[in-house]
Amino acid sequence: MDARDAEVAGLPELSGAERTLVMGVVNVTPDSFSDGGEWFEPDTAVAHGLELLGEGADVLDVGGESTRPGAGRVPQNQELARVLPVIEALAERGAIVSVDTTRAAVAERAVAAGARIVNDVSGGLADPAMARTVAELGVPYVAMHWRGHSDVMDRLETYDDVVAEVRDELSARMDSLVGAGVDTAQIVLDPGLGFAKAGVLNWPLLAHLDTLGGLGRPVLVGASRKRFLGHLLAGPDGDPAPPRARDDATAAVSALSAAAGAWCVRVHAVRASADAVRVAAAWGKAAGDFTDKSVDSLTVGESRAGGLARTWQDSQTCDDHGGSPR
Ligand code: PMM
Repeated sequence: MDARDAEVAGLPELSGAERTLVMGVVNVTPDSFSDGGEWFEPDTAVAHGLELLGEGADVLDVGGESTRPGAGRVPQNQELARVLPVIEALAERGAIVSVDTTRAAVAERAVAAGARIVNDVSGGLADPAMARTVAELGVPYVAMHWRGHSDVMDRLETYDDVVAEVRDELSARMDSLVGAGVDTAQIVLDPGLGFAKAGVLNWPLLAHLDTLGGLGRPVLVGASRKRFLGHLLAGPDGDPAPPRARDDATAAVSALSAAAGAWCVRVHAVRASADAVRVAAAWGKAAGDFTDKSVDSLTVGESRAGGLARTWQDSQTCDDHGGSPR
């Protein structure tokens, strides 16, 4: 799996990015676990979306139904009333918007309002009409690994081999979507971190992103502020770190996901992850350049010495001209 090789139909503006994309979260909900209520009014949600664009978001993900563990469903008309004005306003201002919904009718209305991507945490399982709708809409579709709604998902986290089972269940989802007429090039896959997955189950999924990539589609990673990071960063009393204290760890996951070739990371705090994916891209490019040069004409030892000398010299030149060390 490599972000640079992944093409997702319908997003020409993003296809030349040569780095992992950053999706900024705009939750128009009163109760999301990490930012519930903060951007609940349409105007504040739009302002927040614009702020995330300024911080480097490539895509804004607008959702009107919390998927917090234990959360109940929001009626469809309420979900529509939350997301449509925000999507419309952000799309009008030129943002590439995705709609975070499990409902086909919401996906359809959201795309009519300007959304360009459908992000479905149920991968089409929650609404039997979703696959057909996405096939007709022809937009990119994020199919996340999911085993049940938020009120029951914590009871569905039994796995013998979490990596193999998530891969196989997503593979079955892909077959079903394609069978319903969805073009493979529309599909992005997502391991569904934290969804029917207790803390430690999330790490093997991250460490084996290449296994999901083996299904031949780009991968989106949504680790931002999730419980498994809170547990990782627990204080001496054993209490999990609160959601906002998980942002630095989220950025670290973004860097490592980008290095592993993820297509996109979905995050609440955009700036640090936007920097992280750029670091990973520069690092990966330099590694590729180095390999090419060493194969072309130099022995490995000569190439490494040449590379270091060049880096040192470049930094001197930069200082000489009073330029930024960046
Ligand atoms: N996680 C949440 C919501 N939507 N979408 C995708 N594709 N992947 C995710 O991991 C994901 C998602 C839950 O987080 P939030 O409540 O903070 O938005």
